[in-house]
Amino acid sequence: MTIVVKHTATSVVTIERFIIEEERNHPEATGELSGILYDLALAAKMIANKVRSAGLADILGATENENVHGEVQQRLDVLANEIIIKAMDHGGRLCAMASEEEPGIIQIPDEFKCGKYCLMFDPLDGSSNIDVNVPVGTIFSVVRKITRGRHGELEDMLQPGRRQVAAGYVIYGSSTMMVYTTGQGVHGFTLDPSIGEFLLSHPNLRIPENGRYLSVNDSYEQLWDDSVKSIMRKYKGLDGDRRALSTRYVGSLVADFHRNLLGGGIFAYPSNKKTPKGKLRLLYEANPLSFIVEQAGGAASNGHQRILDVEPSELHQRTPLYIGSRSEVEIAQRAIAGQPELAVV
Ligand code: P6P
Repeated sequence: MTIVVKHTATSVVTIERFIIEEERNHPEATGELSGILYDLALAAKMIANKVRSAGLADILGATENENVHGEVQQRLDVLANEIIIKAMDHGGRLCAMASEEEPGIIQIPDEFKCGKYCLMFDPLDGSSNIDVNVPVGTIFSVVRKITRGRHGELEDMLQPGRRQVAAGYVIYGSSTMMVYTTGQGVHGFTLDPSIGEFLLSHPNLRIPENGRYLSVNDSYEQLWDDSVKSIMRKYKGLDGDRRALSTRYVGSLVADFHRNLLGGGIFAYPSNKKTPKGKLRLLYEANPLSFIVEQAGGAASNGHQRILDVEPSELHQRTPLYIGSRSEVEIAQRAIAGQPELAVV
């Protein structure tokens, strides 16, 4: 009897091997960006381990502390933040970091070499969902240092999203996945816990143009302005001129974004009377996810312009966000800013 072993094209490609092979496409590459991605994958495995066992070890629940935004820090937030900082601060590839959980930029300790990249991250987004077992995620963005001198400065972080050199997220869900781009398409890796490796499972991800999902928190409807209300009516097919999108919303950005990346549609967190500048952060939430969605053939806007063209002015700056299939995002941009097309550089 002949046993046929079928190796799918993606079954044995680890993230490490994929990163090395991608690096070979860039003869000028020094390997520093690859090193950052390796270290982030390691940090993701460590965080996944903590998230998986959170219900067992007594680390669920909130601390007595608040973060820079006045949000009560969940214990896993604090742990994930520390894991990433400790995994990234000594590799010699970064000149500074910034985290949602830290008020200012995080300098590289003097005993370690500084590199040419800056890392911005949300260590555990959606953490208020941890205790109820809803998927949470880590989001990261990498830019090149543009200031002189050894250490990174705030100016290095305040670059428009189109200057990112890498961006990605990790979703701690029914499985743990790391999805990233370096501008060469979007690739997803699923953690095989039995061997502790991220394996290539979703090469060259593309967002479906004819999307299925609308992800928005309807409870703010009374706080939206009329243009936002008209957009949501259209997405729900209430004007009779298009099919209705299915509403799916778990209130965890990475989980909502990931579903829409695979299934197509739109995630919207509009500005409202309570959050006139939007709720989501530009530098380490909207920018990285916008880089990913554009690399996957989608679009992202604040309602007036392409997210990746927004010029940041503050580290924890917030933004309205419409992100997903290009045609759906253009509906929002047309209704709010009267601009039918989304400029893409
Ligand atoms: P709301 C979680 O707190 C978060 O920052 C994102 O993960 C999520 O998309 C959003 O806030 C949910 O906000 O106002 O709908 O609860």
